[in-house]
Amino acid sequence: MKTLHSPRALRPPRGRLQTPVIRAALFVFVLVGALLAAIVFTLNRNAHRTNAQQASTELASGARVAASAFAAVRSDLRAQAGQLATSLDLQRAIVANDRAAIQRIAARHHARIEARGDTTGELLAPPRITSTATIAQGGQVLARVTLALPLGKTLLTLIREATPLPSHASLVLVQGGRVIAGGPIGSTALVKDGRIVFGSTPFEAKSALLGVAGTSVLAIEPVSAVEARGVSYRRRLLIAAVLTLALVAGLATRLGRPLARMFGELTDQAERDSLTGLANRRVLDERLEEELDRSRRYGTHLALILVDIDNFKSVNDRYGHQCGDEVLRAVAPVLSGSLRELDLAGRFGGEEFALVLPGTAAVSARRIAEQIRRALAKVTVVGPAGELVGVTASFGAAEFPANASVASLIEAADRALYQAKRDGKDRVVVDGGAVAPGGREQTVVTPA
Ligand code: GH3
Ligand code: MG
Ligand code: MG
Repeated sequence: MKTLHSPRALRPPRGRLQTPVIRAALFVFVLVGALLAAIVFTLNRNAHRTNAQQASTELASGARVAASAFAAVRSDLRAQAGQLATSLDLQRAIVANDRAAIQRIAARHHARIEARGDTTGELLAPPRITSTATIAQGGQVLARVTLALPLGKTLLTLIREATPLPSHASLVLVQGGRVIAGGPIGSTALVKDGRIVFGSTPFEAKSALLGVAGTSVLAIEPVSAVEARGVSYRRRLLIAAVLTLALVAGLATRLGRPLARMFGELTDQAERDSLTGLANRRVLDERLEEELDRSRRYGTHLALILVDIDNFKSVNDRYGHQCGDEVLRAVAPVLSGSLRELDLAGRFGGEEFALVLPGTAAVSARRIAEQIRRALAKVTVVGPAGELVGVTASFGAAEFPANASVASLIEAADRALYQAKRDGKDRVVVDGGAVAPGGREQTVVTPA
């Protein structure tokens, strides 16, 4: 016989994979996994955006600094031209119209000197920048001195040194839409959506004008280098996510069992009657509905037995309410212990109990009720003065499909119980047929 200390589960047993422990652990694991994936995805995307923005800002400021470094070089060239124009040597040579001296000076400075209609000296070949200074006397231009600086690698190196750029970035000089230094010379330099492609390599690019017609400087960085900036961050993010998931898996495995047990106990408490440990009225009603549906679907029987303790009020009156409680507690294991795993015994209310027996016809219900009736008659509890207090009970049983709904099943079982009481108590009456104690036919209850 089962006791209150080892109460059976109120719900039918389920498959191993569906046990609450595994489901709870899996649920936590999947939930945290999904959460982590969302966090990693968002952080990764933000890091990617921040990277791209940072690269773009750095390249734009690099291009600006390069342009101002170029302007400094240009003004240096202007100063040099001015110095040459104001040098005594040149001015003397011009005043004296000393052609040989002018030629020497032009050659020494790679300058072009125009004086008195003659041009002396060759400038460096384009692409280049030039700066011209004039020598005037009394408002009349005596000579023009021009210096040139090639727009090439040397100039670019000079600018690059003065320009802070990310380590993988470089500068490209562009004139008339074509590369003149720092890239594939002569190739088209078309910046589109902040990107430029040289060969097959895409670069992030920002440009700044140099103040010389059609000339600009590009600060470029390979897209792969920009993306690689976030690699270590992404790696750390992934490691953190995997470690967290492993930790959660460990915790879920470790805590899953006790937690599931706790939840199981809480659920169990919500489904049990606190005094007797049997199913409470809510569970009884739900199970009745479920089993009736199942019986209807599969065309099987379902029996309901209502049990009411006889003269219970007088037990309370004579031995006290506590003794009455003891009796109720003693009755419970007799009821549940007489049933199969798939049956359900519950407290219907007060000193009434109900038994739900799936797949059981009225004739079998009568036999089971009779067994319980006999077993109950042997139950005793010790009263307040040490006396033995015993009870009997009356049983009313009904079956589906004779009664097609839960309401009519309860009504029929209740009617049979009422009949048992009227017939003298301590007996079983089945809706549609009855048997007296000892197996004698006694009463037939006609369904309403
Ligand atoms: P009958 O044989 O016709 O069923 O008579 P009865 O005295 O058993 O029935 P009645 O309905 O007159 O009284 C039921 C009593 O059960 C009344 C109520 O105080 C008592 N009772 C209901 N629930 C509890 C409980 O939880 N503990 C105790 N001790 N008594 C209870
Ligand atoms: Mg009653
Ligand atoms: Mg009673």
